[in-house]
Amino acid sequence: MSSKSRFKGCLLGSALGDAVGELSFECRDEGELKAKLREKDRLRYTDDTAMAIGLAESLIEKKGEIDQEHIGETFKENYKEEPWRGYGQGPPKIFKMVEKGKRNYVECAETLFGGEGSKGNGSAMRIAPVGVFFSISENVYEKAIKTAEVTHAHPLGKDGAGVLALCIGRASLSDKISPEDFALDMAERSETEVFGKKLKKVAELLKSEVEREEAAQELGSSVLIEKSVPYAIFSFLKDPKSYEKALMNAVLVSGDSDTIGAMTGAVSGAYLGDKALPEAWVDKLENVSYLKKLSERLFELRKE
Ligand code: F2R
Ligand code: MG
Ligand code: MG
Repeated sequence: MSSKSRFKGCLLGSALGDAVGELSFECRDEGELKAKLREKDRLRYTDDTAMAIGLAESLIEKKGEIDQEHIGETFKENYKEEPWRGYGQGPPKIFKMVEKGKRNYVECAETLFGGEGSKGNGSAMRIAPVGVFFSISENVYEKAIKTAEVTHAHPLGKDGAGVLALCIGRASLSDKISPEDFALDMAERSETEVFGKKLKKVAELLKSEVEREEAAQELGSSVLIEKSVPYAIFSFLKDPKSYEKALMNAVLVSGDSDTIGAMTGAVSGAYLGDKALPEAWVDKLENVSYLKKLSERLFELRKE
């Protein structure tokens, strides 16, 4: 599998996971969702992909450097163009504070939620370009944390982004993975007790071969980062050889489906490459040519 295909698989896989997850709302089963997918002419993504695009654009403009102010400004400008993408409450608050001109992005993010910072899953939902671009570097985790800090100051908001970037990086470099070992390794690499425990639980659930509903109950599938990243990792590891099956695990449980779809799609796409994504769905994905262009430019930039 070529690295180029994995870059494309990761970015398109995440956007498609977001769009399919958004569509899955109120679908009771796979048949109903697939029928809906056939009916639709366009698959529309949400804030998850809008912000992943912002991260990719900033990385490209800054030639692979993480510049927190530039990332924040790129997020803000993209938000102003498309405020209707379904953003969480935190990022627009930060954009407003920065516009008033008093502080920088990281400082504004530190004031949210009574000063503890956001532990929403927004820092991880957008991490696809960072995970795949820095996959070969030793410090993919630290790079992800720097991007998280622009909007998510809570320790869990940072750790969740770091862990998911590590998963994407590892998946994009692997030809064969052992699901339980993968989860246990991520547990070791996480820097909070909460994520350490949750990722060990992922390994246990995989070993006991539970159904997805039970896993989602145990791990959580909500807008909070520690209740979505672990289930996204489980969704991938339950069916690592099939993008479609992994995505169905992600989006057919109730909860934050667009976001868990985006996260699962990023890891699965990075592992299997773009050819593993269902062609009929990719053809309907909104803005797909631009997403392909971004993945190609990131791939070229990493070779430089
Ligand atoms: N938020 C949505 N969808 C519902 C809103 C739709 C929208 N109004 C519309 O229809 O147009 N989706 C998107 O939000 C999630 C990502 O959120 P993000 O970027 O992390 O935002 P935020 O506000 O920082 O965190 C989200 C919520 O998490 C809870 N939370 C965060 N930190 C907390 C803390 N320290 N203590 C307690 N709760 C905390 C809050 O409820 C936040 O609102 C994705 O699902 C994306 O798709
Ligand atoms: Mg969303
Ligand atoms: Mg969401």
